[in-house]
Amino acid sequence: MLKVYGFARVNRGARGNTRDLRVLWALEEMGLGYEIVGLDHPNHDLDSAEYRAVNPFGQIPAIDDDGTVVTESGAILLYLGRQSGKLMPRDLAGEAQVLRWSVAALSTVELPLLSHWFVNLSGGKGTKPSEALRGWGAMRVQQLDGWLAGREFVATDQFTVADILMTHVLGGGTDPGLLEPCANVLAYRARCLGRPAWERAFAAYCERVQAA
Ligand SMILES: N[C@@H](CCC(=O)N[C@@H](CS)C(=O)NCC(=O)O)C(=O)O
Repeated sequence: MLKVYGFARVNRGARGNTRDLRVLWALEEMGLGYEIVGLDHPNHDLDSAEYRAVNPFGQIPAIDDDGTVVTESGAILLYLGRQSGKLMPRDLAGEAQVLRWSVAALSTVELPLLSHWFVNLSGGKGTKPSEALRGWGAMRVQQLDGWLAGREFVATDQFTVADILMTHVLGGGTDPGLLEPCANVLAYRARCLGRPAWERAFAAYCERVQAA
């Protein structure tokens, strides 16, 4: 049985935004069975030697598929897509678009948004670096908004793993003010979050994961 390493307890601010949700959402969409190995972050479960052998960075999520260990949410979703044949086109050209937009989500878009969030969280709100990061993030979100004009999904005309990654990157700690002027991005995000598989995955997570 596929094992998913996810949070069992995490601090209140992070609960509901953690990256194990990317994997849980994908598994719901794909209809694959799995068992959760729940880790307690404040209790330092991620620092144990046992978990560091799974993920040397001591981060969630990770999977163990009958001995195939994969970490990094993007790598996990691409692996599950290839393995199940779901949320991933079978032709090389279609797959290239999913790879392209998965990498774009996790590098081109997530990097400035996450950096902005982190600088603000660390007390840098209102400083020059924060403003510079905000401008960088706003530029990427506006560019994405242009790409999404007239498109239902980001990589192909079907929902793929790239949409899970992009939607999740646009959520959580992202400054809502960055998304506000971008009607296509907002509609895209709402369309993806309206999917029943996301609602099921999120409801099960909220029931299971405790706030510290
Ligand atoms: N690049 C990684 C980032 C994973 C990540 O940042 N995980 C966070 C939870 S969302 C975590 O485990 N944080 C705990 C820590 O770093 O101590 C991925 O996409 O999987």
